[in-house]
Order: sequence, then structure tokens, then C-alpha cells
Amino acid sequence: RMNPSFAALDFGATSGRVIIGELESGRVRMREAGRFANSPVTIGGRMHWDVLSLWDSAITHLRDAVRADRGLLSVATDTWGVDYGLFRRGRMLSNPVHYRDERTLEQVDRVHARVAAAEIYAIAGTHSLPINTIYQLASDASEGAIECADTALLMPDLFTYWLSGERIAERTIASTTSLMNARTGEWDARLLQAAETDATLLPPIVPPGTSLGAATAEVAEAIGTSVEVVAVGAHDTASAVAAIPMTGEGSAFVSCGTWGLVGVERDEPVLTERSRTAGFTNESGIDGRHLLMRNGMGLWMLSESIRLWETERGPVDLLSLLAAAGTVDRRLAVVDVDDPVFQTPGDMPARIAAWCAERGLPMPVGMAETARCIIDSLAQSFADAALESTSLTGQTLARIHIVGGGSRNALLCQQLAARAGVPVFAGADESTALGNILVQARAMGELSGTLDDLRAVAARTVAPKRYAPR
Ligand code: LFR
Repeated sequence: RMNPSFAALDFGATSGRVIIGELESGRVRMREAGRFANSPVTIGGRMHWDVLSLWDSAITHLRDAVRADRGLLSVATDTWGVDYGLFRRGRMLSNPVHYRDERTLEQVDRVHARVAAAEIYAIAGTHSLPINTIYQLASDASEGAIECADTALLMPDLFTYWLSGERIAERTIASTTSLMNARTGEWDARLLQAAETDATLLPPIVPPGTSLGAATAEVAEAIGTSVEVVAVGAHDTASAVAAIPMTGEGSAFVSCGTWGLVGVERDEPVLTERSRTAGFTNESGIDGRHLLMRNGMGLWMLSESIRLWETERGPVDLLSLLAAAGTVDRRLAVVDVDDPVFQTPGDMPARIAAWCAERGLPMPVGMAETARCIIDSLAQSFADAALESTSLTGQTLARIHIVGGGSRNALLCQQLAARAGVPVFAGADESTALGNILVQARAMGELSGTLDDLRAVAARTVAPKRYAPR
């Protein structure tokens, strides 16, 4: 019979992908069936996700993939965290709001007046970022939008619903909301109340690896075949970490896309005041694992800089830019990449220069120096977070695994190894899609075993590249 294959719908903050994984002799052959831009739309001063266009692109690429690949058994979605759509009687009421929209800034204090940040941490284990669902729901409640809705579906669950007709909340994505009890993995009534949200608004939580049955007739017709729909680690970070061949104590991970998530995987959440004040958050992983990590800057500063240079002087070739950055030998400043000034869209190179000037530090001049300054600073922040996450869990850092787009950046990997003083293992760059596919394959009975067994398949699929600390 044909090799079984699985489709990952992997939606990132800047682009979406449909990736087909075919299982063959204990490894996954991955193929990108399509890639499309994820372009937020601002209307009336509010930034939205264009979910209909994302859905349409995903279905179109899935249909083309089905034509080329007859062995497709199932499909599963993963996305970024925290965002959601509001529904009433099965229909979406409005376009989901983008987490970078500033409507939640005024909600943080209002919510904290009902439940303190330290209490949220003790229950949900999440660091209080203004993007978190708890503040977004409070904003919707203050505008009367919650009253109109009977269901809120988190971003991946929204696509899962359109695919399958099933309304669920997958656990890894639920863990990004600040509304889920980190120990029990269930919604917390007190936190929901603090967001002025009725407990019935959010569907029941299901664990990653849950089969939801066949796709709807509408979807089957659109893509030209009948497939199963699976809920995997629906949070992209959980799927990315699932495919990291981590072994033993002292392993830290860096999942580097637009964001940089740096931390360790444990059997229990870490809900201490020390981890809270160190800025670490707890999120759910696969098979009941817990991810203790710092949620910070990733490639966003570099991609924002490139965006500006391209508007000013035309196309920028990333590889030549990185090569030029690698040859910079002037000592540059290390900037605090998590400073709020770098979080919003804008003239990143100018902000970096100003940040350095204000502190009497040498300013990077030109594209190569600016890129080098960003990469060195990012490597330093990853190294610090990796060391801190192992220290918070009583381990000694022995190695770092980096996955996602950042793992393709050799300069970043070298700098990370040098600054952390431990070897860095880079890859897979499409770790999120791989993790999605591995968990799907197991849910469909085509793979079996523990998370370690799935990771062995990941290691056979993409051999990590080693960078020595020099
Ligand atoms: C990474 C990610 C992070 C989350 C951020 C915003 O893609 O999922 O884990 O904090 O997006 O939702």
C-alpha cells in the first residue's frame, strides 16, 4: 500500500504553510505544498487577522496537495498563541483581533485589580504579557462583544472547527491564555471571572493527539478527498518542541521564529515567585509535559529592519547580508532585545542606534553592522535565558537545541554557542510542522510509543548540525 501521509497547516504570524509529511522507513519525508503571506489588516484603528484569506489559502494548497499525494490520511492545524475568534450559533461574529493591537494595554490593570499578577502566575503559570487572552477577553467584555457570543475558539481551534465541525479547546493552545490551571490542565473559573467571561464560552479542553473524526462534507468536497481531522500540539511552540531530539538533563531549547522561546521541558510546572520575577512562563507540551520558557524576541527585529531597508533601497539578499554581518570586526554593543521599544512595527535600525546613543554605547552604522548587532544581542538573550531556565530547575546547562527559522542562521548559532559556552545543535528549521506531523501520525496509529520515540523519528528525519563553543 501507499506510504501514509499527513498534512500540517502551520500558521505563523508572518506566513502560513501547508506541509505534507510522508512516513517512510521510520522517517518523515517533508514537502512544502504551499506558502502564503499572513498580512494583518488594520481598520478603524484596530489590527485584525485576515482569517478568511488564511483559510482560503490553506484549503487551496491542501486541494493541490491531495491531487499530488493520494496517501493523505489526516490534517492538523497549529498556530501562534493567545488569539481567538468569537462565534454565535456556529458562525464567526467578527475578525479576530491581532495580539499586537494595543486595545489590551488599558485592560492589564483592570484585570489585575480582580486577580493579582502573582495569583495568575500561581494558578496558570503564565507571565503577564498584555497580549494574553485574559486581557483580550476583558477588552471584548468591556465593549459588549462577549455578550453577543456563545463560543470563543482559539486560533488553531477555529481552523479545526471549520475543518471538522467540532468545537474543542486543545490543551497546549489553552495554556497560552492565562485562563488554564497549569497543574490540572482545565479552565480556571476564578481567572475566567477576572476576564468577565462565562465558563461556557470556552469549549472543553482536549489533550494533543485527539482524533476528531472526518472532515466536514464541505471540506471533503473542496479538497477532493475525505480525511481525518486531528488536534495536535495546536500551539506552534508545543509542536516545535515535540520534534526536538532532546536527550537528558541539561538540555535547553530555543524555538526561534518571529518570537524566540527559550526554556526547558519538565514533568511539572514551575510556579515559584523566582521563576515569575525572572520572566518565565509555563505552557503545556505533548504527553503531559510542561515547558518552562521565556517568551521574547526572535527574528522580528531583523525582519522589521529588512522591511525598512527594502522600502528605502530595494530588495535585500538575506544571505549576503548575513555574510557581511559575519565579517564585521568592530566591537558592537549588545542591546536589550526585550526592551518594549523594539516590540512594535517601525524604524528598527534607528531605534537600535538611538538605544545605543542614549547609553553612550557604540552605534552600529549601516546594514551589516546593524544586522550583526541584532544577531549578537539575540544570541546573548538566548544564552542568558537558557542558563537561567536550567538554573531555575536545578540543572546545569549542557547543550542547547535551536529550531525554527533561526536555526538556519549560522552566525546566530555560532554566537549562541560561544556566548552560552555549550554546544548548539541546530535543526529542524521546520520543527513545528514536523512535530505536528509526528503527533498526527501517532494519533492515526501509524507511529506508536512515547514522546522519546517520536523524537527518534525526528532525529532520523533531520540530523541536527553541531556548533562548538569556541
Ligand atoms: C510563537 C508564539 C509564541 C507566542 C506568540 C504570540 O509563534 O506562539 O509562543 O507567545 O507566538 O502568540
